Amino acid sequence: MPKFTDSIRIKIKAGQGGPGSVSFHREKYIAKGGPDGGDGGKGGNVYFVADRGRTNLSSYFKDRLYAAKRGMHGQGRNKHGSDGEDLLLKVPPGTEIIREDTGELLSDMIEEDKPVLIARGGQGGHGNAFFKSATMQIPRFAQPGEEGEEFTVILNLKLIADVGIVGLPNAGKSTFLKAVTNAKPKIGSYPFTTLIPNIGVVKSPRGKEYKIADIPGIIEGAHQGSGLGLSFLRHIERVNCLLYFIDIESEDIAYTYSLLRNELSSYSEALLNKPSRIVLTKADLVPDKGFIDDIIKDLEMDNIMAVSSVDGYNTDKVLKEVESMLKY
Ligand SMILES: Nc1nc2c(ncn2[C@@H]2O[C@H](COP(=O)(O)OP(=O)(O)OP(=O)(O)O)[C@@H](O)[C@H]2O)c(=O)[nH]1
Ligand SMILES: [Mg+2]
Repeated sequence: MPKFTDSIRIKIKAGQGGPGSVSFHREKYIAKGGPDGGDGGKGGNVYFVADRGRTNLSSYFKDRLYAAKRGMHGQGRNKHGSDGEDLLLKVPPGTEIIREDTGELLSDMIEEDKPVLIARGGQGGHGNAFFKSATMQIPRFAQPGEEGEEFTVILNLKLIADVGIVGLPNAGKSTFLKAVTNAKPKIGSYPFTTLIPNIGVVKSPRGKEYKIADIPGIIEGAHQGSGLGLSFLRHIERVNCLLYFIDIESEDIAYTYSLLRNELSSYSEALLNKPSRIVLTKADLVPDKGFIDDIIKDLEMDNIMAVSSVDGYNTDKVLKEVESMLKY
């Protein structure tokens, strides 16, 4: 199974500030020099950045510590220690960063290429030169560096797409995505071909551009953990509209539709309120297009249409429906 992680816990630690230095000016023939210990450098910060080149969190290891560098020691001759290097952690756009101990959402990484400061590095300590005053001519101490912030975060990926496709395994979701977008998902004549959500960009003939997410198949009892479970539904929480894909050769189309709606509502009622269409797939398998109209009429369901990703029947009609749902 390909490694895919859409939620992971890691530890992050910003760098500790470097300690200040205790030093005294020394020169030949000068008996007693003044204090000249420099300040320590600042510890590195931990930043996160949304990077479109990433589609999953599999570059991260569970519970591993990701640390920025510490600041360097201050030195004699009033030399400052150098600052510790920042750590920049790249995540796919749509990753939420949640602080584990407080549950606080620190950042929702939507905007690409804009680093967000998550853990701040400690200030460097002052060297003894800093403490020299009229009453304290020879300070023999310096400040230690401040600790960098350190805590555990949960990275939660919720892909960003405009449209979500849901359906039983093998319904033809990925095949449709491949037909209408630039995505190259894996397609197979067996259930659970898709283990990793796929995203494709549609460039419609009407000059519109939007993203469609194809998620792994859902089966009855998914909310109790059957199949791949429902955790993938997090990826369609933010879409604007849904397409229910149902194989036109299914024994009971109406039942399949209610099964899918049930599983979705077990995850989140809000999913049911999104605008949606029912799409009967593999229309090319019906020997006569006239039969398709009969099938649809018998179902007495609203917002339903048939499509074939193999011969292209109605693929553009589905996109038009999507565009009307997206109010394009
Ligand atoms: N004849 C015909 N076959 C199709 C069509 N769309 C998909 N198929 C076939 O149906 C099977 C399943 O297609 P997939 O696109 O992998 O189905 P899926 O819904 O993504 O399946 P999972 O990833 O397992 O949930 C494959 O053998 C496809 O070739 C279609 O329009 N017509
Ligand atoms: Mg698939």
